[in-house]
Amino acid sequence: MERTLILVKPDGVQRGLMGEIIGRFERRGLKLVGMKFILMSTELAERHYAVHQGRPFYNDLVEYITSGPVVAMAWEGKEAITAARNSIGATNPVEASAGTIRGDLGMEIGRNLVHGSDSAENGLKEVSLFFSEEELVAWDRVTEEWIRE
Ligand code: D4T
Repeated sequence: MERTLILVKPDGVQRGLMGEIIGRFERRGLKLVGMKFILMSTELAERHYAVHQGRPFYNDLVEYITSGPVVAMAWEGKEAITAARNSIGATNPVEASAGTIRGDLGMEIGRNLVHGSDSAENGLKEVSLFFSEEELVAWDRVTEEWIRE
């Protein structure tokens, strides 16, 4: 079972797109197991984006993600990483396919609305950076058999 950390970034919150973005994952069939509305500290942002440290866009990235509240979510499911990444679309919204979150709602790489973990390993790591195990909810979804064979 994979877990992915999804963030509705500050532009998504400010533009009133939280429900729209959360709804995409919900309708897709991923299962929500954790959710919080937070203002990320610089320290958390630096840990989250540690792989990008030293890259030219790093400072702007940290500034952007800490510039306003985000919705942090943990979604679970078989192949959750691939499903979520495909629903999110390419990093640069102008290149993202229509039908994806970024392709439908975004115009700029530095305002790309949403984050999703890029591997199963990073999914587990990122979820544990934002959530303690006690904050994650184990629950049975009554529609499960209509979503999974
Ligand atoms: P995230 O991590 O936000 O889900 O985005 P991606 O997984 O699609 O893209 P990424 O990790 O390569 O980049 C992280 C973050 O940095 C911004 N960025 C990236 C940027 O502003 N300029 C750039 O040239 C790149 C490569 C956008 C997303």
